[in-house]
Amino acid sequence: ENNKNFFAVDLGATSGRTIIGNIKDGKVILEEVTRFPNNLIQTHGQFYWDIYALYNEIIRGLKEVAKRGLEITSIGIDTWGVDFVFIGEDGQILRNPRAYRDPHTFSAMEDYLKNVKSKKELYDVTGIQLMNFNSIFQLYAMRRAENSALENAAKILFVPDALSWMLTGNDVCEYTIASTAELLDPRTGQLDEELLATLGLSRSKFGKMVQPGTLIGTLTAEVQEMTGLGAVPVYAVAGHDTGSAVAAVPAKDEEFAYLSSGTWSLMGIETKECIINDKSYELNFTNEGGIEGTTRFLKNICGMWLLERCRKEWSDSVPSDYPTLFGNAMKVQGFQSIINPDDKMFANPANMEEAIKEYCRMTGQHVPEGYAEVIRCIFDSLALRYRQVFTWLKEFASFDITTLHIIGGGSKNDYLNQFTANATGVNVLAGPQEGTALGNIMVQAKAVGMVKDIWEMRKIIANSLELIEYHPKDEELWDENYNKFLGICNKMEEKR
Ligand code: LRH
Repeated sequence: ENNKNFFAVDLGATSGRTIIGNIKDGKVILEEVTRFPNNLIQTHGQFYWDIYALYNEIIRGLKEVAKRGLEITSIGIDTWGVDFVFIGEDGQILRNPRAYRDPHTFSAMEDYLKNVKSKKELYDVTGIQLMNFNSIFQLYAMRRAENSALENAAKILFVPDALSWMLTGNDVCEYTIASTAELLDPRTGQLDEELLATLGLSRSKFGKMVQPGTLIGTLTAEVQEMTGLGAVPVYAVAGHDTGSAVAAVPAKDEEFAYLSSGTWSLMGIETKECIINDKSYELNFTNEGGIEGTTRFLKNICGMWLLERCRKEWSDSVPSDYPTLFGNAMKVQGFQSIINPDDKMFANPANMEEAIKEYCRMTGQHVPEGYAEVIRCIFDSLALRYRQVFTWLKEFASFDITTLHIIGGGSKNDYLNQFTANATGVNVLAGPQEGTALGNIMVQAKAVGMVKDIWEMRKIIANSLELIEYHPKDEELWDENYNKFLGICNKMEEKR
């Protein structure tokens, strides 16, 4: 009774993993079962994910668990946000899902805002930051293109819900992932019929709205047979990976900010109510759904994406281990080249290193040469952007932010953690790296009655690991370069 194994599926935009979480004596221990890449697929000018490959990876993870003779209490799936799968009348998937990096949404967003709803109207309903790839604009782009999968869709399921449906046969619309669509009204907790109508859709196209912790179903006979497992229950967790990550912030009280650091860096606070006003609109902050009715008031910042893309391009021509890469980046002079990591030039360029160089050329700065200078430019710039967002965040928080918790894979980046403390002037606590998987597991543990609430989850997580603390340093240097950063951002805007 006092010892249970939970199976978490955690899928990011660049890689995925299956993990076993074991909670015992007030501590949680994770064991990675499988890890695999998640690749963008480009064909005929469009970008897709391979939902079948991801499903197969889940099956592989489950088989591995069965092979080890481990009993699992339940399964939960979280993924990156906004993307979705169409299911046809015949109960089969209609085409692989479109990937949010597909540029088709850029013009769709403009078109929608000009011809359908104004920016402000949309924000007033949803409280969601305007980003071209939000599901609403993807669906609009598809409508405009007379996308035959959309036209024939009997159901639309967000990616984590689609995978749970493949495992159980039951379709739901989980609240936290649905909130990323920019179609949900956080005050009602439901998809907004009027917004859906602007896409020619109705509520019935989506599954039943459920909160994290709801039972979706049990493994189908087919999956049981394939994996060798029994009728294991699948629970809705915070299906949005960032929602799972925020649930796992090992905070002691409510006076914290978080930075969930992975392909994206999501910086924000947790609030009881949504914050939808002129200022949050101007600064484009989002109100995503969290667990236990909380709001994730945050902003997307381009995170490790820049580095991940550069590394792909460099492949074998640079050292393969992070310590060497980062160590060498720290040897070059700082702040020689500063970019705005969130400039649209970096959204999905043909060549990331070249895009970074181009930005520096356009703003009359030193053009980084070699991987060490490029990485240094990325780290300096990310920390400066973090400072900008943190400065805004402080204006919204109804409390003094005493700690910035950095969680997720990016939290093992010692240099960037220190830079972040320096830039923001606040104490940073780093860890856990596997925040998303921990949040996923804890919601399952709550669903089966093993933990009481979000604060107990956080206590167990804090108990289970060693957090690393960083104190701000070099204040003047960072002040000076922050001003430089602001100047460069302005210069770029003026050029456009
Ligand atoms: C991070 C994330 C983020 C979304 C983006 C699409 O993985 O879920 O919260 O905005 O992917």
